[in-house]
Formats: sequence, C-alpha cells, structure tokens
Amino acid sequence: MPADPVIELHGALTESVTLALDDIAKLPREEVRADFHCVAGWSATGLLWEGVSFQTLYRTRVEPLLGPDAPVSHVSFEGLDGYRSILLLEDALADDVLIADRLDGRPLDSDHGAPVRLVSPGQYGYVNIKHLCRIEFHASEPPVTDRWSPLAGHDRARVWKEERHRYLPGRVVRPIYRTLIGPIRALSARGSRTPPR
Ligand SMILES: Nc1nc2c(c(=O)[nH]1)N[C@H]1C(S)=C(S)[C@@H](COP(=O)(O)O)O[C@H]1N2
Ligand SMILES: [Mo]
Repeated sequence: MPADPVIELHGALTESVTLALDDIAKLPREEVRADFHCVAGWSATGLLWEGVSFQTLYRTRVEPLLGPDAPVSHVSFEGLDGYRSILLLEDALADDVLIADRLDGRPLDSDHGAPVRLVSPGQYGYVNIKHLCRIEFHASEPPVTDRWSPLAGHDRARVWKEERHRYLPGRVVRPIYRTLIGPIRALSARGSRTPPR
C-alpha cells in the first residue's frame, strides 16, 4: 500500500487532479449500515461502513471541474490491482454510496480494500472496488472489455432486481454462480484469512 495514498480523478474534466486521502477525509463523514451481496451468491449482513459519500466528493471536488458541455453519464472506478467497475452516474450518486475507509468500527484491512474502497450496497459486490486509486468520468458509456465474457456483469448490478448478468436473467445464472463460489474463493488469497462472508 502506498505511503501517501491518493485518488486520481480523470476523464471529462477541465483538468485531472490527484486528491490525497487525507484531503478526502476532511469532507463530512457518513455511516451506512447495509448487507453486502456477491453476485456469486454469498452475502455478509449488517456491515457498518464509514467514510465519505461519493455524492459529497462529486459535488465538492468534481462538479467544479466539469466543462459546460460534458454532462457525465458514467463513472469508472479502479483499484490498485487494476480491477475496474463502471457505474451509471445516477447509481454512483445514490445516497448510500461511500468511499469507505472503515468497516465495523475499524480501519479497512487489506482483505477488504485498504486504504479505501467504493461501497455501493444496492449493487452486487463486483461494483464495490477495493483499494480505490482512480476514478474516471465519462460523457458516454466507455468500452466494455468483458462484454463477451460468460461472466459479464450487468451494467447496473442492482441487487433488488437481481441484475447479476449482462444478458441472462438472474435466476438462470444463480445456480451456475453458486457452484463457482468454492473455486473462486480457493483461488483468492484474499478470502483465506477471513471467515466466509
Ligand atoms: N480491487 C478489487 N476490488 C474488488 C474485487 C477485486 O478483485 N479487486 N473483487 C470484487 C468482488 S467480486 C467482490 S464480491 C467484493 C468482495 O469484497 P470483500 O473481499 O471485502 O468481501 O469486492 C469487489 N471489489
Ligand atoms: Mo463477487
């Protein structure tokens, strides 16, 4: 983990900026209590996240940098490991979307996304980028790299609508994903030190 972690803001802005996490931490803090659902079928219930609302970051640090004719439609979030998710701006601005630095009263550990992660409890886990280091603002949908992947995620990934897969209905892929939980966890060193969620 970098000694002085930052989040870079890029894309449809008049200039790119690098925000130190210390700076982001000065924004008003929020708490969100929510369940967390991985698309593969496991859930963690009643988690308490703390951090800064993405909406607050957007209103205070991003909107002043927007050009007059570049309405933002999509936002991509990237982690230090290169993992990326693309959200509709509308979904990213939901009240419960946080740039979180604490979970259940403790600083985030590396398993769960230190130093900060995106938390969007209304959307499946794969949207919730850990080790967040870069946010990019787009005026149209950016190219989707996993479009033809058999596991291509839904672009909204709303849990209440069971939007698990880009093309297939959630109830169709549910049993397939469930069989993958074991192997995925076995492949993931991250999962090995914490109890299953
Ligand atoms: N940077 C990064 N973020 C990530 C992932 C990842 O591999 N790298 N996996 C995603 C998936 S699929 C899930 S379900 C959640 C898991 O979060 P947890 O490890 O805190 O349980 O993180 C999401 N965010
Ligand atoms: Mo996941």
